[in-house]
Amino acid sequence: MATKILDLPTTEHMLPGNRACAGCAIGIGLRSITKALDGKLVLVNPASCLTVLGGMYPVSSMRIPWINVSFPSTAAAASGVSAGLRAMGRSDEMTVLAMAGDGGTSDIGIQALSGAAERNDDFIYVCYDNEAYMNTGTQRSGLTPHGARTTTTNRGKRENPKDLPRIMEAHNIPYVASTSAVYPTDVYDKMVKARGIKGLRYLHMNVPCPSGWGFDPRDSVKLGKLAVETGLVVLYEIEEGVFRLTERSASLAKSGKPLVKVEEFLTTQARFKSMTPEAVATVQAWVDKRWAGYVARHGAS
Ligand SMILES: Cc1ncc(C[n+]2csc(CCOP(=O)(O)OP(=O)(O)O)c2C)c(N)n1
Ligand code: SF4
Ligand SMILES: [Mg+2]
Repeated sequence: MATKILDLPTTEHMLPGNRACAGCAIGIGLRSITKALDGKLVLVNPASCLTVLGGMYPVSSMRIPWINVSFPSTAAAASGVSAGLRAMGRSDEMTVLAMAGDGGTSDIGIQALSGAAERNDDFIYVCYDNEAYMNTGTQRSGLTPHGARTTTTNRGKRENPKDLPRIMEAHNIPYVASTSAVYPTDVYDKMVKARGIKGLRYLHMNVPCPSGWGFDPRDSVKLGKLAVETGLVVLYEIEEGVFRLTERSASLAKSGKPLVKVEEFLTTQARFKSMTPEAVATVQAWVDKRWAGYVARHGAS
């Protein structure tokens, strides 16, 4: 049974005020995550916008233990923390949560993550995906979408993003999920489920970024939801190999109606301003094919 928004725990593990940009959706996602883990976690985090949100010593916006590690070593450090807790007989007291950006996960960091997944080490890994290296001023990553202009893709990125949840699924870990920070109950329910499973659990969380994507900070939730309506972001989970769509993506599939055209999403942001009609058609074809695959998998489960 899915949790309703009014049933989310009222205890806050984030303090009011942090150094992220206005409208940044990372905080919305982290708020749901920390509620789902009941504040009983140790967070392992490499350089990224999340580090800024956490605060610079001696200031912090969080009530949880937080370890800053080097860029490529997030999963390796989380494996170490998890092994340390096990050695002390304290594994049941708290969850080890590794949380890194799309750059720190899909490019730098994937080696340690793949190793930890192969060993099925006992921690949760959240990749929050703002679709570029934002903390250093918007450079392209392996998860930047086709057509997006960044400081290293002046005319728009030419490639489609990697399918990172699928790469993680190929490691045969017990739980893989895709969500969006602007669906707090979807994030919450997936984290609660992940918390109750042993081994490596992977959550991919889309995070609208007003500064890097080029939109008004007041529209973060609106655009995060529009991404789901178009199928550019899909909410699903894969539990022990069984796939199912969740929340809004599940109801979209059930309705059988066509998704909103990607153009409607692309025209809302400065990063897609110079996209040609051919590039828009490429993205639409990519989304259509992916969505058909998800709906077929959902129906088969
Ligand atoms: C080894 C190493 N290379 C580069 C950097 C510089 N750096 C710090 S944050 C960052 C961007 C991280 O991007 P991402 O992981 O997507 O997180 P975001 O900033 O977008 O939240 C970079 C390149 C670094 N700290 N260490
Ligand atoms: S650059 Fe984007 S992801 Fe980073 S703090 Fe600002 S809004 Fe958030
Ligand atoms: Mg990023």
